[in-house]
Amino acid sequence: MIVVEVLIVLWTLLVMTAAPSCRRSEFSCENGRCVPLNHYCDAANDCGDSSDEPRQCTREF
Ligand SMILES: [Ca+2]
Repeated sequence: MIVVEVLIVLWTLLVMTAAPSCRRSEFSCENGRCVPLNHYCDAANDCGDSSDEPRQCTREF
């Protein structure tokens, strides 16, 4: 049944284009990635865009 295949493709597209939501235990990076909350402000760039390491995290200076 080609109708079923079309429906599957449409559903896949819908899932793929939907904004990925992080779990409650995860931090939402600005680039859409999710990292565990305990990786927030741990001085390591886990998101890849450093959005998990905002300036206010830095206590060194
Ligand atoms: Ca981090």
